[in-house]
Amino acid sequence: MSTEKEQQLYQQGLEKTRGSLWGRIKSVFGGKTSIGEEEFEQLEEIFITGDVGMQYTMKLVEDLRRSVTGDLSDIQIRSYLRGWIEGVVKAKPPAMAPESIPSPDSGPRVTIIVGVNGTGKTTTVGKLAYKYIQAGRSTMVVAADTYRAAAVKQLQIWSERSGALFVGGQEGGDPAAVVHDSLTSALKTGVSNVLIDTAGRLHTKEPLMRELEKIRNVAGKIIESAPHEVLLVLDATTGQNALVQAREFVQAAGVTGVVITKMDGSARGGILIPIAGELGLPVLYVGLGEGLEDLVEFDPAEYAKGIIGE
Ligand SMILES: Nc1nc2c(ncn2[C@@H]2O[C@H](COP(=O)(O)OP(=O)(O)O)[C@@H](O)[C@H]2O)c(=O)[nH]1
Ligand SMILES: [Mg+2]
Repeated sequence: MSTEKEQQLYQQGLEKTRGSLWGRIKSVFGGKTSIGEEEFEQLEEIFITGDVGMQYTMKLVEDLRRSVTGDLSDIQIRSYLRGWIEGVVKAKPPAMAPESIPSPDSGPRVTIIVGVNGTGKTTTVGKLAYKYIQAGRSTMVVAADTYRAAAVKQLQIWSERSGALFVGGQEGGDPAAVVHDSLTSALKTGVSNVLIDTAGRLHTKEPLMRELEKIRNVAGKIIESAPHEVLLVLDATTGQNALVQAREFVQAAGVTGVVITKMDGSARGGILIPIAGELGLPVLYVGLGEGLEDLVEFDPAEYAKGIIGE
């Protein structure tokens, strides 16, 4: 269940998507008492251009055809769409908020954050660290993005904001060595969660994907069960591209959960539907702004309300 504040974030953050989706859907039905082929075609176009994707758009329109016969009021259609969307994006079995998952008996719970450049990985690590600390868990953030000094500095600033311990490598250093040192120190200090920020990489670039494998292996050497989680960060503003990245990363990087950022920045929030529906992986959080508190646990009902309206 989302708090009132989170509900507000969903409503505000998804305003652009809602304007585009519901705004246009409404105009298709406006003042009509029955609905025919022409309207269904218009709806198809709205969902496809709204990033819902071909597969789910076809399914949605087919289901609508069967279900919406009598009353065409806004209220009825909205409530149908909300229920449909909620059903598609719900994780089965329900996802558990990572910050409420206990750490293993010995050592911290280790999470690696992956994704392409600029999707919001570092920002998400900072916001996540804050969430964990709010939940009473001591947290260390690790800058394993050693390609740019600025990336290390950026995470350090987030660690100060969130109150997390910080470990960063030297520019040009070996990311796996940073992970090695940080986990060794995390074991000593008894910190309960470690979040590892990695460099942006394309799933098509072999050496970088191998580097990720090395990071995973090193983590597993120091803490046997690590990594406990690999979170893939996807940028909603990239639309269908995010879906392509998701498919590839899930295959190549052992992803266990997804975070979708910048839902507030565009009208492309519909992209969450095929991502959640197709991957069979839980969407754990959504980014609804740039601030420390703008990462919220994914709530299917609030999401559906956010993009369709009440
Ligand atoms: N509006 C908005 N901006 C975001 C969100 N998450 C990240 N950003 C911005 O996206 C940009 C890239 O983020 P960064 O964390 O550096 O991406 P990285 O390259 O994957 O580490 C920054 O300007 C962030 O402030 C979000 O949920 N909403
Ligand atoms: Mg980064």
